[in-house]
Amino acid sequence: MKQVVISGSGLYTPPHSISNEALVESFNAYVDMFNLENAGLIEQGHVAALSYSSSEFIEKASGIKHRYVMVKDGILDPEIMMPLIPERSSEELSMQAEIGIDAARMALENANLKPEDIDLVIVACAYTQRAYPAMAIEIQRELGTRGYGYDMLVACSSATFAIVQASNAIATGSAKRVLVINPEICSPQMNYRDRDSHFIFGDVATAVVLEEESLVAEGKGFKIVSSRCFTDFSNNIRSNFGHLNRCDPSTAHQADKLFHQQGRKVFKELLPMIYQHLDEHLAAEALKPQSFKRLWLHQANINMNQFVVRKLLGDDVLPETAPTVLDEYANTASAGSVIAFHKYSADLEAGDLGLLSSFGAGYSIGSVIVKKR
Ligand code: CO8
Repeated sequence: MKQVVISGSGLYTPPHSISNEALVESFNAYVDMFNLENAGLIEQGHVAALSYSSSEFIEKASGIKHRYVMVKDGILDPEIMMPLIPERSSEELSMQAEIGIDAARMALENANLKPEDIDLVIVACAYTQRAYPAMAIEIQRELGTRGYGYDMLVACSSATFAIVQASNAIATGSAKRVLVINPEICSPQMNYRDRDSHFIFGDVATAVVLEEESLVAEGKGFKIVSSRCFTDFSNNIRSNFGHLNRCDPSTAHQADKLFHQQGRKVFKELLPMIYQHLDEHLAAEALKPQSFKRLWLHQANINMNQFVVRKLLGDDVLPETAPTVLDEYANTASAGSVIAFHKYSADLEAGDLGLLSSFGAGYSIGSVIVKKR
């Protein structure tokens, strides 16, 4: 089996920015509009009045202060409440390929590689904007990589699961150099009219390059020590969006076709699974949590991450041990832990251990232990 190194990473940040305050102002304008339109029914008890959202709640409950989006037009308009994204023709580059390529170019530059050095592209994210041809194959053509490419969807764990797939492909010889790309365009799947979730997601793209260790200069990158994936079915984070929707026009546009969750239940059910998963992974490698210099955790909820960090390392942990990016980027599905890795890995020294871990819909949990070379 070949050894595998993560030799570069890249990040694309969308051009538009939305603060909690702007989002809440628009949501509350929608609430006023809804309650006025339905005043009679509300008074008769047939319809429940909607309640205001609040920036203070959002920041306290989630740690999110802000998010980036690809297209802002429409999102804050209480009559529209979704990004108005003009459709591109089949001859134009898809938006998801475009942002994936941007992150991929940065990752290639960091790895000192050219596109033709890559022989596998994996696009891994919560949604692809179409089923086929694969986004990865469009990116392969546009970038000029060789070999093959495919897409895979495992919601928030897509990035870590894809790193595992890439690592397996290199270890077993079906590829030598792999680009894993996470173009997460979450904003079109947000229900901006749902108080419980209107603040959760933002858009972003990340990428990492993985290579067979013998091809990477000494002292460069992070060697993959070991990795693990876990899944356990749950309906508590769900979107029913899919290619069957149009076959029942009476339900095609209902709210269940957007992201929805039982956030409290997710919190309660996922945490013990994460603890157990990480305990077992570390035990299998005879490692103690204290052996890790850095934890690049999934960025869904600050409180959830603090529970994970406290369980692993106790109360006295410096914030830089498990850096947060969700205050600026919000939840970006699978890309969150990779943003943290990209921004907060340059200071690690040879021999330092790091843990990249995701957790989310499915349920799914992924963990990748790396060592700085
Ligand atoms: N403003 C003011 N008050 C509010 C708001 C709001 N916006 N929303 C809810 N409240 C109120 C509630 O009504 C409730 O009031 P009361 O106590 O009177 O009933 C109170 O605040 C508390 O509500 P919650 O119990 O719901 O609040 P929580 O503390 O649980 O926080 C969270 C809500 C932030 C959603 C939290 O539960 C959470 O983050 N849980 C973890 C969820 C998680 O990690 N999910 C992972 C999802 S990501 C994933 O898997 C990828 C999916 C694919 C990508 C999708 C892209 C679109």
